[in-house]
Amino acid sequence: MNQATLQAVSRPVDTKAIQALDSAHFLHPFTDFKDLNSRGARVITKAEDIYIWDSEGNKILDAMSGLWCVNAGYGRQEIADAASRQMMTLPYYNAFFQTTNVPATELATRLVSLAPKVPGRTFDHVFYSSSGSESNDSNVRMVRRYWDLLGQPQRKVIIGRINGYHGSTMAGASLGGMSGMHAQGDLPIPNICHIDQPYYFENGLPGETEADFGIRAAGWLEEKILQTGADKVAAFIAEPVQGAGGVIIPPDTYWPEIQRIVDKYGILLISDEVICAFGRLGHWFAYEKFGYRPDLVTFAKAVTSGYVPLGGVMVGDRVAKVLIEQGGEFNHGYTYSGHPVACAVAMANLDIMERENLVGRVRDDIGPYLARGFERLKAHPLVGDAQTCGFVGGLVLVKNKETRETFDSALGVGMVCRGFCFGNGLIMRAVGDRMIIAPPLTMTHAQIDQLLELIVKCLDLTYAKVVENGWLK
Ligand code: PXG
Repeated sequence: MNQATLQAVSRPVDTKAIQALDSAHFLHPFTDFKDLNSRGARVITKAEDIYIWDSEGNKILDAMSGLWCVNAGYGRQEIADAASRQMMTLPYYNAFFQTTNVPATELATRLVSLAPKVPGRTFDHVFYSSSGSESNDSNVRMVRRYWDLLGQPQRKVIIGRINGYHGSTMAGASLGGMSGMHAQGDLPIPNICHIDQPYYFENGLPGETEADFGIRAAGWLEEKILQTGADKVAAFIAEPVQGAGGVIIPPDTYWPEIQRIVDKYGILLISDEVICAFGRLGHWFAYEKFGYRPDLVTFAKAVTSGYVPLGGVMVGDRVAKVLIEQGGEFNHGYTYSGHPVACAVAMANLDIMERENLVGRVRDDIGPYLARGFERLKAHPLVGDAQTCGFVGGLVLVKNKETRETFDSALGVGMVCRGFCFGNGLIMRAVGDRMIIAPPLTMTHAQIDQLLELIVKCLDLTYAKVVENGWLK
């Protein structure tokens, strides 16, 4: 961003005044309102490259890419220009009544061309929404419509996973397996059930190899299908790598076995790639990395690098053929399906990703570089395990490395570590005692070194606190 623009948008902020208005009027997502009001929100005022700044002038390395979305990094003038141009050409028009717009059509064509062709699966169609949650609602609608049209309306059950995350709408939260969300919303909605997650560190049996565990964990799907009645199961939905659940990377054996099972029973496979697509795992779409063949692929977030909201579903030919050839009107869609500005922004974002080879460099350069750094973190006395996949990483804080004994969750060791990160210029998230990162895909080696140094510093501070509090006893 040029200096004049930067100064124009980053005017001085009265932190206390904004915090007071924020407490008075803004109910934040996933937030204990009372608790936030008692301390006041940190006011984020500007961003550039991989850094954000708060209103007190603190510069922070954003190792979460906002919320898993700013893959191309902050401050991209050409994305802003694309939005501005499109707003002055056609800021909005709907796609409901037999009209379309150029960016939506061009983007659909481009996404289709980026979706890897795997034997038996092609993606020729895109259905648009404005978020990951809405996209998964669309998945539920499409899956049910598909089976209705095939004369199997009893196939209604969609199987998700415990600790999976698929959004926060009624259907999204139901597909996900977050018990806290279910408890507050009288969820899941009917005909959705869950199997356990493929988390080797926690659920692997003594002496069991990771490969064997992957097969066993996939087997839980077959058990659930048989328990439910194979003729009642419509689809299985899962994230390639669980993101919000704490960067849970499945064993290599897991996905091929899942594929074998869904094929055996003819059920649809939904790959929720809201976090994993667009280079995060070193591929445009993550199903290619793990070698499976989904029927539907959810996307959002990094399709625009988060600059404006956009989401959607890549609809594979198996489903698209039925919806198109036998469907009649599909009674589902959103005001903003195919929003021209969002789609123009996505096109500019994909231009950057292609020109700078962000996907390839995650796969061949910065992904392996980060992996080597995480390998070194395993030597830290607090770290029970540290793993990356492409450009996501997760490490587990443990009480005893040898026995893998974890801390009492009530101690909140992960939150202590997160606090030290915040205080030392680093955004790293805590999911329980799993510390996770998903940095922008633009990072240089020097920036990754800086990130790793900050992580070590914050782990050291956490360790000192843990010792001081006597939590290792
Ligand atoms: N699917 C997946 C896999 C996601 O990660 C959604 C769907 C929902 O997307 P929207 O755009 O409706 O938020 C997500 C979103 C976290 C966190 O705590 C993760 C998400 C959202 C909010 C918080 O890591 N992922």
